[in-house]
Amino acid sequence: MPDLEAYNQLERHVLQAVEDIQSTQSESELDQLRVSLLGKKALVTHLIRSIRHLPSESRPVAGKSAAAAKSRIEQELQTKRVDLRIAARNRRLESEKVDVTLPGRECSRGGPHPLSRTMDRMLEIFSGIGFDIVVGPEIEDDYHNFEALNIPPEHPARAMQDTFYFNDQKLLRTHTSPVQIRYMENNSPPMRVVAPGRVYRCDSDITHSPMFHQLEGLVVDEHTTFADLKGVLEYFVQEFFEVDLNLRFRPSYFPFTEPSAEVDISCVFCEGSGCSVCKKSGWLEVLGCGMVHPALYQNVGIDGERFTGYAFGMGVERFTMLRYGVNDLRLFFRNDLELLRQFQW
Ligand code: 2NL
Repeated sequence: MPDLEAYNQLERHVLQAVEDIQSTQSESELDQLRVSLLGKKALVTHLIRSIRHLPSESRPVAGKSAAAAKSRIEQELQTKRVDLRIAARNRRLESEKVDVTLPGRECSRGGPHPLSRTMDRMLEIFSGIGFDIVVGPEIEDDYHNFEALNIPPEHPARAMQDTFYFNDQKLLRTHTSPVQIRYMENNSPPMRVVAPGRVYRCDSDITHSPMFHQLEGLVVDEHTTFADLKGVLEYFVQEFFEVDLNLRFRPSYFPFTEPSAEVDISCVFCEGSGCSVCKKSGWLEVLGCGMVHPALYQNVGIDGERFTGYAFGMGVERFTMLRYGVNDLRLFFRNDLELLRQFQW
């Protein structure tokens, strides 16, 4: 049985308890301390339970001091618990701190590839003067890619080293002409179309890519002449480069046109005075053209006595290099961000 002295000593016990509570570092430590201070085996619990064994005149004083000790310890535990929670929360907030005044990360915008830009630009110009845009398959047959275009079996353009063949019949188109052949098979003059797209040739070096882009044009109507061809090409080249240019038509040969010509423009870099791009000639070759060969009308079922027409073909890569001053064809196919960033819109 505890004597009254134990109750008088409670004051010191409480002071020690307060000190212990103050020095705890975590809630789990505090929980342990709570068990030892207020649990079943705790001194305060024991003293409260023992009050009934004291002489009755001592009970009120002893009871009061035991209750006060218990309540003080509870109070301290509660206060400490709140302090620990606030401290933990502050630590978490500190570690998660975000400076909302920092500028945002730069979000770089994409833009169309330079080749797409050139193609769009070309199509816009031709659409503007009444040409329809037609497309067709990249996998073609020998007939539409060669035969119907009056390209004989021994022609060098058909050689294995130039054409990607799947088998005897199927190949990757080497130009977009077959699109226009199919268009002529299925439509009647008057017709004015341009055929843009990817084309393939088994050829790869500094100036040749196995896949490149072409735009071909075809006009068939009554009374269509070489003068119409010249007028349209002159207008197109002028619109495309937006500078005053001279055109030069040099006689040439294509199996699908007669007569045929290659077209030079005065050099867009030196304006004709001679530089490294035009190899001091003052001229740049940019496209091929001619009057549609009569044999083609036979092949597609158009009356070649009544109708005449012209056609032209140009390389999109070449026009892009000239307009934007890109000096290496291979840059277009490298997905090189250094290049592409210069074409953001
Ligand atoms: C060039 C030359 C050319 C054509 C393409 C063509 C198409 C049909 C009928 C007649 Cl369906 N001709 N296309 C004509 C002349 C030249 O391209 O140097 N291209 C890059």
